[in-house]
Amino acid sequence: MESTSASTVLSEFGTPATVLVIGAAGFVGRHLLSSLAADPALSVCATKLAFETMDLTLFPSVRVYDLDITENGTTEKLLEELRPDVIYHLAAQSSVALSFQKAELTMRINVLGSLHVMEAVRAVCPNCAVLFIGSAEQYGPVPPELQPVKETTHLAPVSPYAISKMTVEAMATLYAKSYGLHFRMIRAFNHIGPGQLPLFVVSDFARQIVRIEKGLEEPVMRVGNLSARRDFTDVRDIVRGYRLLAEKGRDGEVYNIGSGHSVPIQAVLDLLLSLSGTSIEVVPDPAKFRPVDVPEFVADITKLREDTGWQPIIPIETSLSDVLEYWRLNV
Ligand code: A2R
Repeated sequence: MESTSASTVLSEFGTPATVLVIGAAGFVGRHLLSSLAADPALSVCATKLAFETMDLTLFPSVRVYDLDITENGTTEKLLEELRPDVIYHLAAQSSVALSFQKAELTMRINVLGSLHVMEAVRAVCPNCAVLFIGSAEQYGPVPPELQPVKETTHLAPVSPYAISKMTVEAMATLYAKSYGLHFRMIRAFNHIGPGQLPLFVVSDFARQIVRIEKGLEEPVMRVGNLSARRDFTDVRDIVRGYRLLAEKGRDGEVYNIGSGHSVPIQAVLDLLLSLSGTSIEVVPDPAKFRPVDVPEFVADITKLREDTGWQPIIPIETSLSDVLEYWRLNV
C-alpha cells in the first residue's frame, strides 16, 4: 500500500500542508501544537471541546475549532471546511481508572467518536494521513518472558479503556486495508512531562511533593502500587515520533512508541524525592490501586526506529525535573 506524507503533499501542491490536531486541548495536544506551530511549512488547525479553554497566545498562528467527535456529522463538516493533509487524532477519554467508573462514556468517545473520524476522512479527504493513538494498555498483563513487547504480541486488555483502544485500532486497520486509507496506528507506552493531569502517576507524585514543599499538605505521600514497572518517555519525544510517523509511517501498520526500558514506579518516586530534597513519609493508599494491574510494560521499538529513524533523547531525570518545575509554577 502506498503511503502519503506531509512532505509529499507540500511538493505536490507547493502550498503549506494543512495539519489538524483533534483533541488538542489535552496533555499531548499542547506539546504537539508547540512542535507543529514552530514549523513554517505547515498550516496548523486544532480542535477542542466547546467548554475547554486553551491559551491561544502560546500558538497565535493555530486556528482552533470546537468539535465533539461523538456528535455525528460534525467531524465531516469540519473536514469539508479544512481539507487537511494530515490528522493527529488525540481526542479520547484517556484515563484507565476513570474507564472503570465510566465504561459507557469511554466507549462512546473512544470507539464511536473515532469511527466518526474514520468515516469523515473516508468521505471527505481519503488521501489524508491519519494517526490513531492507542495504548500499551491494549497488551494487558504480558508475562516477563515476552518483554519487551512487540507489535505482534497477543492483545489481552484488562480495562474498558484498553478495550476501547483495541477496538479503534482494529477498525482503523480494517478501514486502511479495505478502503486504501492512509491510517497509521500507534500503541503509546507511558508518557510524562509538564502539563499532564495528576490522574497519572508521575504528575500525581510531583504535584503532591510540590504541595508538601509549599506547606499545603502534611509531609506524607499516598501512593499506589510501587512495584509496577513502566516504560516512561518524555511527551516531547513522543510528539516528535508522531510527526515522523505522519511523514514516514506505513499505511495500515501498528507501531509501538516508548523508551524501550522499564523503570519501577518506586525508582521514579525516589528520583522525584531526591530532586525535591524535602523529607517526606511514603504511605500506601488502597484507593490508588487498580482493580486489575499490569506488573510490567516495556516496549520493543524496533519497528518504529527502522521505519522512521526515531529514538527518544530526553533523559528521565530531565522529564521529572521539568514536571516538578511545572507544578511549582501551577500549584
Ligand atoms: O476529557 P477532556 O475534557 O479533558 O477532553 C479531552 C478531549 N476529548 C474530546 N475531544 C473531542 N470530542 C470528545 N467527545 C472528547 N472527549 C474528550 O480529548 C482532552 O482534551 C483530549 C485528550 O487529551 P488527554 O485526555 O489529555 O489525553 P493525552 O494524554 O493528550 O493523550 C492523547 C491520546 C489519547 O488518545 C490517549 O488515550 C492516548 O493518546 O494515550
